[in-house]
Order: sequence, then C-alpha cells, then structure tokens
Amino acid sequence: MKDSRKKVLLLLPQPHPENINPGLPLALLTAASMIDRKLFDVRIYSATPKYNYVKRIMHDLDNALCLAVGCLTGCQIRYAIDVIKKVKEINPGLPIIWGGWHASILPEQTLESEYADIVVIGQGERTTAELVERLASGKSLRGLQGIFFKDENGAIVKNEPRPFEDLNNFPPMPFDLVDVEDFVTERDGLRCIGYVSSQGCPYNCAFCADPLVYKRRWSGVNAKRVVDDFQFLAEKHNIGLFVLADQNFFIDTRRVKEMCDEMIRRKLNVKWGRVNGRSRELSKMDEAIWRAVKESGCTDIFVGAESGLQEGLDLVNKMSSTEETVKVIQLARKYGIEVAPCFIVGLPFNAYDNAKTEKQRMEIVERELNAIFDLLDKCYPIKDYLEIPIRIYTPYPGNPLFERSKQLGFKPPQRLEEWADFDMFGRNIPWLSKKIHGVAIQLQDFVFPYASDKYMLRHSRRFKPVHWIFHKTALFRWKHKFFSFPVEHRMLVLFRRARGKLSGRIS
Ligand code: B12
Ligand code: SF4
Repeated sequence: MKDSRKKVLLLLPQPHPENINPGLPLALLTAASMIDRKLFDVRIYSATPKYNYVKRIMHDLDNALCLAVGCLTGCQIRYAIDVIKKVKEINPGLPIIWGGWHASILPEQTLESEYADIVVIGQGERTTAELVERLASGKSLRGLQGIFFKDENGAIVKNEPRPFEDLNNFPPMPFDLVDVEDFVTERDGLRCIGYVSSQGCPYNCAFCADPLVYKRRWSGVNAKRVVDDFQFLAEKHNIGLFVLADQNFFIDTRRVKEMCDEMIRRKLNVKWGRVNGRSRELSKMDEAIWRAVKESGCTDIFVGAESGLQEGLDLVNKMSSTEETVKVIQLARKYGIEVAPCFIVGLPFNAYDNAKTEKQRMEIVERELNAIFDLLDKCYPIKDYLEIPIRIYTPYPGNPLFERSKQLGFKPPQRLEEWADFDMFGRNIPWLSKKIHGVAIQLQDFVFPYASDKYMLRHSRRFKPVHWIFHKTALFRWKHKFFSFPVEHRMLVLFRRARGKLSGRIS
C-alpha cells in the first residue's frame, strides 16, 4: 500500500571540499527524535561517501512536506545552497528550514536569503516536531517558540526563544532513521562511530559559538541511557570505539563517574574517547573518577588549552590557567589516558593596536607560539603526544572576539551566501602575516602530527619509508624550532592532493 505520510527531508551537507564525510548525523537524529513517525515519513540524508545525497533527495521530492538543512558556519552552507537550488527548480514552494549552528547564530541574516523560509534556533528536538505538525496542518507559525520565519509578504517574523530543555525529556536517539553501517569508520583496529551525550556549556569563552547557541546552559543525558546506547551500538553494530562530540563532557563529574561505573559493571568491552574537557575541571577531578574513566575504556581527552600565555587565557575568558593545563596533561598520563591539548594561535591581543609594522606583529605571534612550545616542553617530549591540535584563530560570528576582530580590520560576510565562502581556517585574519600563517599550518599539518610516535604508528602502515623521513624532519624542526623553508610540508600537501584526486575525493 502506498505510504500516505508526508515526507520530512533532513539534510546534513558535505562539510568541506576535502572532507566529504560529516560522520553520523547526530544533529539530525536528535532534531528528528520527537517527530511523530506515525504521521510523517522522516528521511535523513548525509554527505557520507557511500551516499549520493543530492540524487536521493531529488528522487524523494514527491509528497515532501519540507526540506530542513543543518549547517556549520563556512563552506557547508555552499553545499546546502547547491541542493536547495536544485530542489527549488522542481518544487519552488517547498518550505526550506535551516537549523544548527550557523542559522542559530545569525537567524535574521539567514532568512534574508532566498534559500531560507524558516530558521530553527538552538535545540531542535521539540521545535522541529511542532514545526512539521504546523506545516502539515496549515496552521500559522506565529507563536511557535524557537523559530524565525518569513511571512506571506516576505517579512521576517521573530518568535519567542524556546527555553533550553533537559535532554532527558527527549526520546533516545532514533538510530533506525539511518543505516548506522554507513557511518562506521575504523580507528586503531576498532569499528568507530560518533556519539553525543550532552549539549551546551556553562562557560563563556570569548571565541566560542556555544554560548551564543545554548546561552550557557548545559544538559547531559543520564548515565544509564548513554551506556544503553553504547551497549546497543556495540551489540547490534559491533562498535568498539565511540568518539564523543560533547562540547564539554566533564561538567557533571558525578554523571561521568556513574557512566564509567555502569560501563565497568556491564563489562562493556568498548573504548570511548576524543572527549572534550576544560583544564580547570580536569585538574581538580577526583582521582577515583580518573581511575574509573580509564578503567571504563577512555582512550583520549581533548583539553582546551587555547594559549600558553595567561594573557591569552584571560583574553579568551577561559577561566583556567596554564598551570592547570600542565597538571591535566601530567595527570592524564599518570592514568594512561592520552591527552591532546588544543591551542589557538593568532589571537587578537591588545598589543596589535600599537603594532604598526609587520615586524611588531610577528613579534606578538612569536611570543604566543613560544609560550605554547614552552608549555608543551614542560610536560613531556613532543614525540610522546598523541595529537596537538593547533588552529589559527578564526572569528565566529556574534561573540566578543568577533567584535574585537572587526576593530583590527576583519571584514565579516554580510549575507548567507558570503558565509559559504568564509574561510574557517584563519586565512582571512588581517593581523596575521602569510609567513606566520604558514608556520601555524606547518605545525598543525606536519610538525605536530609527524613528530608524534603515536601518529606514526596509526598512519604510516602503507607509506612507511616516506613517513619515517617526515618523522625525522619534524623532530629536527621541533628540536631547533626551525620552521622556514617548509619543503617537506609542501611535498606532503602535494602528495595528499594527488592521492585525493586519484581516489576521487577532491575534484
Ligand atoms: C561533528 C562536528 C564536525 C564535523 C561535521 C559536523 C556537521 N554538522 O557537518 C566535522 C568534523 C567535519 C567538523 C568540522 C568543523 N567544525 Co565542527 N563540530 C562538530 C561537533 C563536535 C559535533 C556536531 C554535532 O553533531 N553535535 C551534536 C548535535 C546533537 O548538537 P547540535 O549540532 O547543536 O544540534 C542541535 C541543534 O543545533 C539543532 N540542529 C542542528 N542541526 C539541525 C538541523 C536542522 C534541520 C534542525 C531543524 C535543527 C538542527 O538541533 C540539534 C538537537 O538539539 C560540534 C560540537 C558540538 N558538540 O556540537 C563542532 C562544531 C559544530 N564545529 C565547529 C567548527 C568551528 C568546526 C571547524 C571550523 C573546525 C576547524 N577549524 O577545523 C570545522 C570546519 C567545518 C566547515 N564548515 O568548514 C564549531 C561551530 C562553529 C560555527 N559557528 O559553526 C563547533 C560548535 C565546535 C566549537 N565549539 O567550536 N565539525
Ligand atoms: S569551555 Fe569550551 S564549549 Fe564552553 S564556552 Fe569555552 S570553548 Fe566553548
């Protein structure tokens, strides 16, 4: 019998030209979790490589109620617009909903675009469910909390925000809406998948998008439910490693302990990791919790170290100290857990106000870099780190450092379409010279990964001799802090590009 239910189409587009896989679409699964599936045929499309999402959407357009897209700031927007253009050629009247990070931060500007009719702001679960019900019944969208929309005359209507809700009020993640197998990757010989156990963060770091979207609220799924999900995915899909997408996992340490204890009690033979934490919480965490974290299978923790300078931490309002970061790195090692300290370079320090020459600007970044190097050297040799993510500061819309960046000459995009071309990797920061940018990229892409023994173990199976040369040169560069003439890094970039083209990943 023909399914008479209207289709709700939810899309997570390709995030980046060189990254065609956004992973398990956790945001869409949660946003869809409260939609009544007796009434609606919910379909999730994700840009995973096995999946021709554009073709599938075009095929599924008949009897569709709406198309809803979720995007980060940056080029993912372009991929969303490409699909919307195609959809509009076939069904120009189909309501187009935007949700997720970018649209939540800039809802009005998003709606000013011809490619958006409705924006879901912040948490998507309840709002999306109510929205599709109203669209299906033809009821007005006025009064529906948590959305902005365009009315019949194209004027933007701003409804009241929806209060942040406890995640435990929502149903469990509806994994059956996707073929989980499509999103399983391999890491360290384990079948690996993404998972998220909390939302939001109570802190207010001046560079971060979280306070804008979640207004410093935080909620965590209760420990039992997290472990139930782990167990289900382990038993049904043979998942051995969960990569946690939580913004700040260690906020409620009691929940962490309960989760770990429950995993140990059930003898779940799985690992979990890449989990984000803040130096202050982690440096103060009870040793019994550290032990439980390790025993339950935690592999690695990502710590927002951000800067090696206290002045940098104060500028970003991190509310932690460099000493606390050092302590966490040492504590994690004590418990046999890898730790990846994440840094930002090119912060818009006050000193730039008086730095008139290139030389003066270089000195500011050099000081910043040297402080990072000192912090790392204080803990253990560079080859023993698992990963040192180092990113060039990029102003995300709406937060205090974004405003500060404008004072230093940063020109933000003014339209949704322009954000699609916005570089999320710091190439548009006016106070950073090309040379410094090159050093930061070299550290991020070449020196830190290749200097690490663990990275080598993980990645050099097929290209051992080449990687060995890279390893030695990265260690040499680190030892002498010599980052000029980055020949090997250039070779690596060319090599990757060629491989990407051969495999069809890069066009
Ligand atoms: C997985 C992930 C990725 C994936 C891709 C994910 C994707 N959406 O395509 C990859 C690894 C590719 C990635 C890359 C990057 N990411 Co990222 N990423 C994440 C991460 C860890 C998890 C996203 C997620 O699934 N969350 C879980 C869901 C449940 O939460 P949620 O997204 O908030 O969704 C809720 C609502 O927002 C809403 N919602 C979300 N989507 C939709 C869609 C619809 C239709 C509706 C109705 C509602 C809705 O409902 C959901 C349930 O309440 C987040 C951090 C985080 N915890 O969210 C960062 C995060 C989204 N990433 C971020 C950044 C900065 C990046 C990078 C720039 C990092 C870098 N420098 O390398 C790159 C570049 C991306 C680009 N555009 O060029 C920022 C976003 C900043 C911004 N303004 O967009 C975040 C918030 C991290 C941070 N605090 O800085 N990322
Ligand atoms: S602690 Fe992390 S998630 Fe929270 S505001 Fe700071 S950077 Fe953002």
